[in-house]
Amino acid sequence: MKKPEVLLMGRIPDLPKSETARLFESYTVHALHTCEDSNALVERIKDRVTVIATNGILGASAEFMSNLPNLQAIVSFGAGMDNIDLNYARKQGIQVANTPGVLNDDVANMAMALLLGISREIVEADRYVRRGDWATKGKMGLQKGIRNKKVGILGLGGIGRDLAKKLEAFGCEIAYHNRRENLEVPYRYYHNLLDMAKDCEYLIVICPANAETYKMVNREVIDALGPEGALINIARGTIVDEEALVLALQEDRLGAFASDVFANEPHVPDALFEMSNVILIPHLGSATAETRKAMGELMLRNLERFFAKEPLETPVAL
Ligand code: 8YV
Repeated sequence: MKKPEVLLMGRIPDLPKSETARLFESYTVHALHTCEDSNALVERIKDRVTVIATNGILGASAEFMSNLPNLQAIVSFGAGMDNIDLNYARKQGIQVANTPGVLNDDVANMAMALLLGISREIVEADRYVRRGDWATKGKMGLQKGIRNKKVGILGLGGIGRDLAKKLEAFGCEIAYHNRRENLEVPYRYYHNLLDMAKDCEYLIVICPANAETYKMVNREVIDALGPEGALINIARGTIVDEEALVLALQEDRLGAFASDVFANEPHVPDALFEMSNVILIPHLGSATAETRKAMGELMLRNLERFFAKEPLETPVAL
């Protein structure tokens, strides 16, 4: 029997080998990154393509989708949908599915690791020992605790709520800023991000990247956190104004910064490399074997359901 056809927007490096193999076994995959001429490929198969497989970074632009007259669904690996034109999909009645939920726990754990890492100066402490400073200079200075400290969460979605529960267990005082207040949670809501930043010692960014959140953590917000405050970003680099951030750190207007994500990955501003109050992680939020497998399986289930003409398991509300 002929296998159903899937258009793959490029290499999805985070899709585990076993799930990549299943994708290629179960479907005839037209991969844009392995063909010689992607325009010619699209031209040749455009009438047959009903579904695109992608991730948030590769995305699917309106311009690209408009070449595919029979496109019905986009199945994405990952929670973020930065480069998928959701507006266009909605207007054209194209369904979109991502892989939310299954990655919440590990991404929230990484946010906790960065929060504890920056407050207890774990990376700098490790360097201190390796440099031999312990033997020559004695013990390092005191660090900061997180109990009773006010932590502001920018974006109280699925990951944000899981993170809040973890922060509760650590005795933090939790506040959040979202477009809308969530009346089901006991945390203090700030309608205004700047007001929240003024009141918080730690600001954790875990909202989607879109036109609304682009450079939302700007100079004013960073200054409101101030020299005693720390910024943690586990969402997308584009939500923080990176230039303003570097300047604030250089001028000691921000206490510390820990980040899993950067505006122009894998490029990280050089100025950050020498700073001891900074932790830099190469986009590892969901990168455990268990979570990546669960994400891959969920993506494959969405594809199976699409071809079985069943409702997608994790459709995005458009
Ligand atoms: C992915 C992510 O590893 O889910 C997301 O939005 O950022 C990560 O979990 C990756 O970006 C998808 O390939």
